[in-house]
This record gives sequence, C-alpha cells and structure tokens, in this order.
Amino acid sequence: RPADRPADAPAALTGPLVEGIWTADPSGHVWDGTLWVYPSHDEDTGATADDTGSQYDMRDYHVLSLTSLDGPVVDHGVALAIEDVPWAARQLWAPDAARKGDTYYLFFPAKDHDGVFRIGVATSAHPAGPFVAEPEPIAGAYSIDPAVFTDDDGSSYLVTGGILGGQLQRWRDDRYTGVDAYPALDEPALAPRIARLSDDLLSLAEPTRPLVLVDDTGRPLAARDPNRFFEGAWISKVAGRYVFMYSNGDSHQLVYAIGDSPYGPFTYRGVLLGPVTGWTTHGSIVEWDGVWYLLYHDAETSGRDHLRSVRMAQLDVDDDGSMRIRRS
Ligand code: FUB
Repeated sequence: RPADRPADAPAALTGPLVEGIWTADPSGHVWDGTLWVYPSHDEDTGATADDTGSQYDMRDYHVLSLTSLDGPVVDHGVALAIEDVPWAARQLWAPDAARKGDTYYLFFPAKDHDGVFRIGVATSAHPAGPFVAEPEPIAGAYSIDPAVFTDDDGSSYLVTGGILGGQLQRWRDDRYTGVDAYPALDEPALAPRIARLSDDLLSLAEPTRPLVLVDDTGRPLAARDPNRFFEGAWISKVAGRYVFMYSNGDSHQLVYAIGDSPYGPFTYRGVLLGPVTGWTTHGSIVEWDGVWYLLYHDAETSGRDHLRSVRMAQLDVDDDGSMRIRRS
C-alpha cells in the first residue's frame, strides 16, 4: 500500500478543500454558478479493517460548496444521516447528486440489514439538503458508487458498480447470489451497470445493462487487464463525446475511456491520475466557468487509507476528449 506521497502525485490546485472533517469520493456539479461537491464523509469509528473495506464505516453525508476558486469552501453540515434511511444499516459510501426542476437528488450506496450493498435516493428542495430518503432502495440497482449522468436531451442515467468490497461479483443476471464469482483472467472483466432513470429520477426506467470497456481493437478489457473497471464510475460529456472515468482499484489509478453513447462501449484511453497516497482513488470531472477540473481524494494528510481529503486539480482537455492534469 502506498504509504508516502508518490513522486508523480499531481500538483493539487488546492490543499484539502476542507479541514476538520475527512472527505472522499467527490462528485462535482455546477448549479447556478456554484460548484457543489458531494463527498463521502470518512470517520474513524473503530470498525475493524478488512479486505472488504469494513473500515470505511461512514454514517452521514456533508455537502460542500464554492462560489469561486479563491473563496471559502462552505461545509453545509449533515445533509443525510444513516439513521434517517430505514433500509440502510451501515457504510454510506460514495454518493452523487442530480437536479431536475426545483428538486435535488442525492444518490448513495449503503449496506442493508442483510449486509448487501444497495442504492438509495433522497430528495431536497436545496442542493445542500437536508435530504429525505425514499423508504426503500432503488429496485433493480445494486453494488456501490452511484453516478448520475444527465444528457443534453434531459435523459438521466444511473451507473453503479464496484468489485471486491463493492460486491459486484456477487450479482448475476441482476440477482444477488451471495457468492464471490470472478471471471477467469482471460475472460471479459466484470462491467459496471448502467440504466436510464425514470422521469422523476426515483426509479430505473429499464433493467441495468453492462457498460463495456474495450481496447483499441474493440475487445472487452479482460479480467487480468490492470486497467479493468474496479469502482468509482463517473460519466461526463467532454468535447461532444462521452467520457467514462473510473478507478482501476489495485492499480491505484483514475483512468478514462471515451465513447459515443452513455451506454458505451467505451474505448480505454489512458491514465488521468496516477497513484495518490492511500489505497483508494475516486473522483469526478466538472466544467466550471469554461475550465475543466478534476475532484479527487488522497490520504496524504492523515496517512491512513480510510481518512481521506478531497482536493481539486485543473485539467487540460483536447478537442477529441483526451485529458490531462495541468502540472504547473
Ligand atoms: O469511500 C468508500 C469507498 O472507497 C468508495 O465507495 C470507493 O469508491 C472507494 O473510494
């Protein structure tokens, strides 16, 4: 596990966005000129660390906002707490948000009372909440790390998934098996799941389908590929193309792929962010005032994998959707 700051870590545009609370897995949205950031809220609850990530034992969400790069980052306090979600038992992992009309939506994963990761949705009249959770998880959605992408025609899509601790390997044909079943190393890797959302964004409009990542020759990335999907899905439209960013997990990188439909296939393009301090990596990209930014996290401040801090870096974007972090 990387314990020290890797030599090629990006020059962050900012230090940690906030101090005083640990934050991770940032999802960024610009609404009415303000950058809203929806992170996980890391806490040290004393949960025993294991390979499935039990130490990531988060119990609520805080929402952050910035009206300018130089201005203060506002921590709006608790937006949703686990005790207010009837079906959720533990581990409020990486969230995302969406807006439709006057309603704001918070999408989040949590383990239910049977220990199965499911995806919930909560609504508010304000981007910072407080959010009121629907009484049941979204039927047909599963695993972790929900991200919502809204296309130019107003259609919204929910993409989810994470292997190992995220339990994607325990689902087959949209059913939870409870059994870890990974493909053989030369078979196509497990794929995240994507589905269009209903008009009110509270349910799926269709069953999920696999979002397939392919190489330059059109072959699905194999399970042995160091850049196969692990967790942390994010879709944006960049330079008119669909960009799918994700964590490749044990390769500790944020990588991206480009496609012509939110459903994919997405062709692997390259590494956006090399390993940061800490085991996990997860982020989002967002355009703010004509400039693209990467929101990401690292564990540099705490030195502990599960106590992370959200940071920002500026991106340079080419006409074909290729991206890189600005280093100076
Ligand atoms: O924050 C908990 C989990 O760690 C997230 O859901 C993953 O993406 C990883 O960052």
